[in-house]
Amino acid sequence: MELFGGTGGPVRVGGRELARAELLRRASAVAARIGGAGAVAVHADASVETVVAVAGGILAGVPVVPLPPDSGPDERAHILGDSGAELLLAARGAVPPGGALPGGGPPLVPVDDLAGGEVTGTPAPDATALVLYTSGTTGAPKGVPISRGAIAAGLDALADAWAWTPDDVLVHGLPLFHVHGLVLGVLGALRTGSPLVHTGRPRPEAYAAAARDDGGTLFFGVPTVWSRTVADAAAAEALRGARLLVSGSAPLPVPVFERLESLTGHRPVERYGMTETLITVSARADGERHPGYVGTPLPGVETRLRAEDGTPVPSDGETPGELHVRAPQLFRGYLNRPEATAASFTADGWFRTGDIAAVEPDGRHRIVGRASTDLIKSGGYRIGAGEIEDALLAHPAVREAAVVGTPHADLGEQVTAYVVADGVDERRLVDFVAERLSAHKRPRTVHLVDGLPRNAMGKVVKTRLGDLEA
Ligand code: MLC
Ligand code: AMP
Repeated sequence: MELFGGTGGPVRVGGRELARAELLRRASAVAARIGGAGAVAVHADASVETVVAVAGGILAGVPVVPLPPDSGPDERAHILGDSGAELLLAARGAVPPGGALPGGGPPLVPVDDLAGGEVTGTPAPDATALVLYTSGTTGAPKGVPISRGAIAAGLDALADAWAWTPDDVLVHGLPLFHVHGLVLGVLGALRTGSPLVHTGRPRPEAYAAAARDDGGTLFFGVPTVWSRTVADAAAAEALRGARLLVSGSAPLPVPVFERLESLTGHRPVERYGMTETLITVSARADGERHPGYVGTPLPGVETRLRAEDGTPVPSDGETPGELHVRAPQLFRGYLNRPEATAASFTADGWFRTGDIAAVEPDGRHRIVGRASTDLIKSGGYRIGAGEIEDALLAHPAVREAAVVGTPHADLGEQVTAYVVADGVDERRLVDFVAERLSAHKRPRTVHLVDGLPRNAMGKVVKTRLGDLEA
């Protein structure tokens, strides 16, 4: 099945633009170079080369593994090793000539140097298009294979909900290695045919410029982007001419929703999703948008609420339960992780999101929180407490570490670490994590403490960590 066709608007990333025909020509050259590989990694910086490389993988039917461009050696080694990526595609000069890893890593293929090549045949709908790495509560991130069929179903459902057509001009500046920026923000534009303006970083003044100069109609942001936008009234007012402002990846605070409406005249469309499920619930362009609610299930999506003991929870708008979903845009299981896969599906085939929700009698969903405190959402990034604890413990001076998410006005939550260590300062520990993993995973605050609160079993009681600061 085709994910995108030969017609559609141009793609611009950070000021460089490719017409659709040029994009397809360059993507075909990538496809010809990588055809037959088991999987390829892409150094997923904000560049047209990332778009060309991902499109090339999709044309070739080779699973694409986006590598966060700021990821450190530990994270890169895990993603490259676990996924079995055979090549690393990157813009020329973006990765040091020595390769992605201290030991070299997979052979580097500069995307800019490829030319020529025909693509024949169309991969099947169940072929894997992308393998995205996402954090769990413990351990290293897990690979989530996403099929072509899942992407097509997910994007078509969104096009229906948002009345998204080639007449839209999509604007965003989100990272190109997660569902939001890559699947919705790049493949969504390629599939619907709308032109894409990627602003490099999701800065309010860049969104305002794209509204004024490029006729942007459809704007994507995580809540941090929207809270920064409402703090810059001139930038927000420039979005008045837009058609739809969309927020997702984390809860949009009600005051930000209200301020956006007063400054832009738009009630934002909120939508809810996960790496494993793509977007499953959304407000509609032709429907009402309520602050604090993420909308109703997309066409083709079923949801249900379950109590901890598995019994059904009523849709009374108040009783919280774990949200389960069933939909054609779901993944089928984690890469190389059968036990994690088994634990995330119920016996009757529903995916357990781990999110706690309440559903109104009219079907509107409200995300109340998460079942586990060990998954942190900071600036829309999903960060596992266990991965950060492991990184801190790898520092020779660290004896114990516990990581939690704490409220942060700009990021929603921030990564906060409590560490027992000898002879190392907070700054050094922050940098240690930023260098080994990704900069966005670094703790924003490190508290050096004498000991961690533990229960009779010796397990850290994370709810009592806050007491240590007093
Ligand atoms: C700071 N920096 C450091 C550092 N301290 N670098 C190394 N070591 C240190 N100790 C640098 C960083 O490299 C970066 O540099 C800069 O500081 C800021 O880093 P940041 O942590 O990214 O902060 P900020 O710019 O404030 O980011 C806010 C943000 C970002 C909103 C722009 O969090 C973001 O892009 N979020 C989007 C996440 C997302 O797309 N999630 C979707 C998941 S999919 P420099 O040079 O780069 O500025 C999903 C499904 C769904 O959830 O439903 O959508
Ligand atoms: P990720 O796998 O990075 O896509 O993160 C998925 C998680 O982000 C979900 O399990 C939710 O906890 C959270 N999330 C996504 N969208 C929303 C939203 N609109 N409101 C609240 N939480 C959200």
